[in-house]
Amino acid sequence: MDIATNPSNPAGNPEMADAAVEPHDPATIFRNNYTPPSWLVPEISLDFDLGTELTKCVATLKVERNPDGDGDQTLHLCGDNIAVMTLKVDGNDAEGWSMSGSNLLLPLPGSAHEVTIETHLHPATNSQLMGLYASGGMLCTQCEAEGFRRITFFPDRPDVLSRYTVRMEGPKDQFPVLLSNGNLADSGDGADGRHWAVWDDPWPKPSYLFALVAGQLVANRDTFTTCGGRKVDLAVWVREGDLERTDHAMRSLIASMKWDEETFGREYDLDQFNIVAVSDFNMGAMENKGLNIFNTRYVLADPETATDGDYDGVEGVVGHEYFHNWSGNRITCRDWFQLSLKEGFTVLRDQLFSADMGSEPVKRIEDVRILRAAQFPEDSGPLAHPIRPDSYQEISNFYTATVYNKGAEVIRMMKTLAGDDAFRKGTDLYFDRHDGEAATCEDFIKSMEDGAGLDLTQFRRWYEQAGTPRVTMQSEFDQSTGTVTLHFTQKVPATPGQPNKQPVPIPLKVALFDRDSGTHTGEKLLVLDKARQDFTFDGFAKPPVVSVNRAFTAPIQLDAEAHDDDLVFLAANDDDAFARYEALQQLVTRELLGTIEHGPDEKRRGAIAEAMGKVLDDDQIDDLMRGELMMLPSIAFLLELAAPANPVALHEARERLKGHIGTRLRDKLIALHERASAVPYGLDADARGARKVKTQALVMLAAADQKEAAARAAAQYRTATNMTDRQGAMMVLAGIDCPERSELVADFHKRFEGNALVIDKWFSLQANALDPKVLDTVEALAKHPDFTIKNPNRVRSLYMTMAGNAAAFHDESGRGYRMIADLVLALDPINAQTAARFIPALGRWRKIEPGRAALMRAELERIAAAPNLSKDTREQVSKSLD
Ligand code: 0A1
Ligand code: ZN
Repeated sequence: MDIATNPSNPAGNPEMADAAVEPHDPATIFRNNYTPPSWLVPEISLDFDLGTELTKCVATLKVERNPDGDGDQTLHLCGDNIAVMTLKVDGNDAEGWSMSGSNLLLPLPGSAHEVTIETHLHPATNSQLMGLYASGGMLCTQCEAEGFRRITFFPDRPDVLSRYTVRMEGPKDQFPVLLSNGNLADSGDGADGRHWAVWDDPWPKPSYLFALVAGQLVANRDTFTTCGGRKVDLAVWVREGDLERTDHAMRSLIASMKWDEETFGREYDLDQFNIVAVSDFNMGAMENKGLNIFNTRYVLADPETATDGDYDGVEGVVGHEYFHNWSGNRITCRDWFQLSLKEGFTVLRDQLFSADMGSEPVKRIEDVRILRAAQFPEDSGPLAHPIRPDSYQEISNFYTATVYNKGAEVIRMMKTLAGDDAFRKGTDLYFDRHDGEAATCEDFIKSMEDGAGLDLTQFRRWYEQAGTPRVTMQSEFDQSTGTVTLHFTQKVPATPGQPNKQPVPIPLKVALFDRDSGTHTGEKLLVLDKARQDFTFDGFAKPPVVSVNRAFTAPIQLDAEAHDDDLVFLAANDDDAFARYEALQQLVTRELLGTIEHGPDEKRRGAIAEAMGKVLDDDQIDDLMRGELMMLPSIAFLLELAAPANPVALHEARERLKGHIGTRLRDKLIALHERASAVPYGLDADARGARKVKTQALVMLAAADQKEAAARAAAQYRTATNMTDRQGAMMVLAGIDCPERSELVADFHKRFEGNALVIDKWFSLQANALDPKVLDTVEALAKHPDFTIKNPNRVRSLYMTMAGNAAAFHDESGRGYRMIADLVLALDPINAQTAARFIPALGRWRKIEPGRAALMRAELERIAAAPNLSKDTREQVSKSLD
């Protein structure tokens, strides 16, 4: 799982240059060049002699020539930053082998052999956090996508599936817990305080799903009995002091197991399921078979230290990784171009799960907000790629919002087109047909066609073409016939390498409202599959109000010609919660884009304040939804529509509009804050909703009356019984220059000192502040003793937050850009994957007005000129400059 927008020296011989550093232009790999492997590895046994400084690994591979391969007699084994210590074939010293770069070439005479390789690993100095590494004294692995080759030489590609047996041995006091994939087969004590364990995974898997953990861990244990009667031992492993914060993760795991049985008919298939939390992790979590490894951030939660958003994050990510057991592990990917096969589908599955666990419409709005803020900018920028990319240099760069979130939207469209029951038939067929295989996106589409009864011929373009389709809609009313015609156009914009695009099928749910009664005649599903298309409806005495793309059935940018009054109408009357939200967002967007062009429109501002007032008053909507409706569109989304623009002007316009609403609705906001503050803490929807609107009320008030907001925020902070209220209050206070600010910032640190996840929040809260001095603060925080460039969560909490703070990052001086570029240069040799994730922020220069764009480009050029850039960063920078 990617980290929602989510930290020296090599892993191998410390003297060797890290293989992430490529002196030459990295090679491009093309999807169309796929060939089956020449050799298969049906079985592998791994024997680890564990140590933090030195771990010895002996791998024994049963290799067989692939009857479907090209007959190459040489076994090609990938390696990365490791060296061969010994190499044997069928028990004898190997002959004739050679190295090609970091890969091992071993000519083999027959069609089946046993190859034994010893490698030496250095976990303590592996700062890339790929392969085997040390985190807080424990050992753990990360192998997706290409980390296994940092452990041993292997055909490290997802279409080589093997049965794994893993033996590990080490000092018992240092590594009392020894875990790997599958089921524990045997364990025992050895001499000199050592002990060992053997793990056996009966399910053949690709190397990227291998995992090992060794360390001082304690477990929250439970059991789950599957629908088929298998009793599964569950454990969530954490460091000792963290045990009390694991209940929510365990509850989420059990709920996921049950939900996948009920919703997709998927049953768990081992006797054990282990989750381990580690604090140094590049991404959100990893679905290794039977041994999921998680960033602590998605495991640990209690009311005092985790917000409601964090609770949702834990539930969603635990679900996501668990669901991969079928969509990813039982059926894996043939090659990395098929990544969306497992990720898009699994994101959809986790979205549906979270919607079922909480509020469906609120979850839909949250998912669309993420899509618009993270994926739309990617799809219209230099790094745009189809959900099934055609080429890559470094696969780590393709764990993107496009592959994950747009991938989920594409499968969601199939569900909309098929209907729920037929969709389930399609997924059942897919799981049946491809169980145990390394499959392709095409296999999924075909199963959907055959199982759900869809014709997806044209739909396949969603897999081929990058770019967010632009759709326009105009409605025309004919009084004489009582008909309404909706005129649509669609255009998929050009993206790098794809100048010409074809229309895609776009499922749109629409409803036509009668203005007087506020009702409609029933929702219809239209499918737009041509560049221009008209749909006519009859039986209208007056022009109706058109509600279109209800529930956001298609991931498009819609430009629907609608009068402000129609949007106000829909914001008040639409019975589709998403459409209601959308109408208000559109009205606000129109106003903000208008403001930066020609100043505010008083009438529209009045209409927005009035509509927002209705949102505050309406007792038909619950507070969770009210909180959503109170949030204004993000700067990232607005920039998509305004480009090229001055982001600071956009930000200021947004603040001024918030101020206008806040002034007009002051009394209502104060009343809402009072009401919500009286609701006691609970994890139920009402209590969570109360906390959400409480902070949203303060946010709006802060733009109108800083003194009142500061007093209320300080009181909210001081009386908070939970992190949601405390963080909300602190977020507001961080943007107000008042005496309480420094006092409470200091209090926050003192209160939570030593709790890494909360100290991450302390960094982010300050980097996110609406404060003119925020860049000084960030610079000072980078020198704070709690800051470390080696921990990805900490790096992201300070710098990714700043890069998302429009007023700070886009400071006219270019200082924000410079700070991000300095970070990339410092981080790249330490953790290339994390460094490369900062490039897209600078790569968006085409969306920004020319003065700032030139400064952004200059920073990209400075990065590009650095010697020895990693393949990860090199690919992103060069594409961003093209
Ligand atoms: N497959 C994981 C995401 C993931 C990818 C790469 C990683 O390497 C650092 C880690 C995790 C998921 O989708 O959950
Ligand atoms: Zn995933």
